[in-house]
Amino acid sequence: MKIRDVVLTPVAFADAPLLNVMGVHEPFALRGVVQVVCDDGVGGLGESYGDAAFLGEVRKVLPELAGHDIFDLPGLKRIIARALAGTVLTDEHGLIGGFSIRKTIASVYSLFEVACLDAQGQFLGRPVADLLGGKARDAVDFSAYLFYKYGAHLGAEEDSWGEILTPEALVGSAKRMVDEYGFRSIKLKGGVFAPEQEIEGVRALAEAFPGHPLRIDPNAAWTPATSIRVAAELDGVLEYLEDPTPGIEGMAEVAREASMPLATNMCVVNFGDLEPAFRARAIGVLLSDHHFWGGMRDTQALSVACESFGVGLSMHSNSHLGISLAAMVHVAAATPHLTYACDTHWPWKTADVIEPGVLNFVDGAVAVPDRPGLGITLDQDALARAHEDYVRCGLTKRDDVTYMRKYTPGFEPNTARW
Ligand code: GKR
Ligand code: MG
Repeated sequence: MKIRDVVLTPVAFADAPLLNVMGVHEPFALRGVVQVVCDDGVGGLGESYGDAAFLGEVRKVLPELAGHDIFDLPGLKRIIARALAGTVLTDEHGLIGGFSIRKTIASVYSLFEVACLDAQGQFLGRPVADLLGGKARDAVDFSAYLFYKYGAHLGAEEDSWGEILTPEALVGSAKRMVDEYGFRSIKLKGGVFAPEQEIEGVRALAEAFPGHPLRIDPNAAWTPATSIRVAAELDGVLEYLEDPTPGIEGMAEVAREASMPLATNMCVVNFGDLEPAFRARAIGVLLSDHHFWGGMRDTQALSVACESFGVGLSMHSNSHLGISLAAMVHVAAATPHLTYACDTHWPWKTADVIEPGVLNFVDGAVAVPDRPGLGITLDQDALARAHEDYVRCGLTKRDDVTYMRKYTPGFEPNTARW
């Protein structure tokens, strides 16, 4: 089955003023959506980053794809590697670690791999999870992703979540998430306030939600010494401690003292990072992410490597829409070793580009769609609206730092600040 055409649509969707180590989320998050079009009504969808640099690389690939067989994924990777010609994509936020040619190819390839697997599934009449070897589970668990946040974007009205800056407000937002979605695991995005304040937040969550696995992720806001102290204070409270400090060496130093496993989506971000991280015993859990780990099949390969070295597997998320959620669900379902509840930013968005009704959270989990491919349908009107938002918002990259400086002049990212 040959590709006839590929359409790339940059989109934007309204996002909440969520706080993190780099600052605050802007009013819109950007994504790129691709539609792979084949003959006989067969087609596939992919979703990934929407910043101009990434889209620029994707555009280099588009003219090379007509006539390519959707079942030839090694050939797809060769086309992409050739078209990118050694470019290294960078981002300013650094929230998904360092940059390399390999990671750049992996990220661009992933977008098209997902779309080709969706198209393969449409063609064969089988869900993507089946093409990945079959479901190890019928539904995929996700965690509640809590953020400290401002009540409103600058000059805008307060959103329905309101301001979340205190332990009481954190617990309130967790209650809403748990009531609406049934999440068990709860993750707090930290790196916003001094560790003592964030420890207080975690303790309040532990008290309000006994038995719920808890995680905190300050995106490397702490020094190794601070991380060791926080780990001691939260002994017995955390399921895992995510990216307390920068780098494999720093993480290894903390891991030697901490009672709970350390997790990362920042210091181990491509296959070349595995050997030094495993050798140093820096992490106990790796957060996979098909968007930059080279797609769904490489995520499964990553899982085998982690399992072989006794490292658990979870899943990282960035602000995303339904096509990505569907891909996350299929790959997580088909990856037996991915036993930790996955991250998702899903509750923070208010619109999507797919028709509703397929990806529902029940008891914190999303059932694997049993329809062909990813099992979702693009809503062309919603896609057009999201594209209009993209044009209107004028954003071309994610820049939480500059936006934060509008709230707090002189703000500098909190990386290794405490
Ligand atoms: O959405 O602000 C955010 C997160 O901080 C995100 O960008 C991170 O990449 O969720 C991510 C993480 O676990 O580090
Ligand atoms: Mg993280």
